[in-house]
Amino acid sequence: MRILSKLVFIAALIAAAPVAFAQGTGAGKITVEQPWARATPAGAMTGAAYMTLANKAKTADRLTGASSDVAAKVQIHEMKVVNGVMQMREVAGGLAIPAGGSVTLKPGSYHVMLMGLKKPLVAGQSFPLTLTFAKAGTISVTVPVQAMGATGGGGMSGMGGMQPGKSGGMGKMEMK
Ligand SMILES: [Cu+2]
Repeated sequence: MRILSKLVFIAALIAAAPVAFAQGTGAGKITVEQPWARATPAGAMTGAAYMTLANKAKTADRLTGASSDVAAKVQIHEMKVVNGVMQMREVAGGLAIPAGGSVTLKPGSYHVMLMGLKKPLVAGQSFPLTLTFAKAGTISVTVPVQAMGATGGGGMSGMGGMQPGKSGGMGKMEMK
């Protein structure tokens, strides 16, 4: 009788497993909250996506990469003012997300950089984005596009002006 009830328990676990992992291998450990992107002007080659990444695991994790149908290449970037010049560069080794903590990607700071846009990001539409984490695996989310002036509840405006020569009052920007 004891053996039988153990078997039933194991069978129940196996049956439940596909449901628990249905949203990507990282679902449950990392949550992607309020993803959004800013609409891009016609002809823009780059865009950016923002979100809050919360880590519910007991160990730190890293966002190491991303991919999307809408862009040829996707990188994890940070923006920093270096010697009075706004620079953005790829986050070396991935973006750390502390155990039990969260990191917010927002304009003027960390962002998911969409490079080689295949078409403009239009307000009201959305696109798929798959995030890859060092430990949690992959998580796919749908990113809604907000109007061009949107700031997503804080931070600097002006991320839309990333093309060289169109800095829109943000000063000179370099890409490394
Ligand atoms: Cu960038």
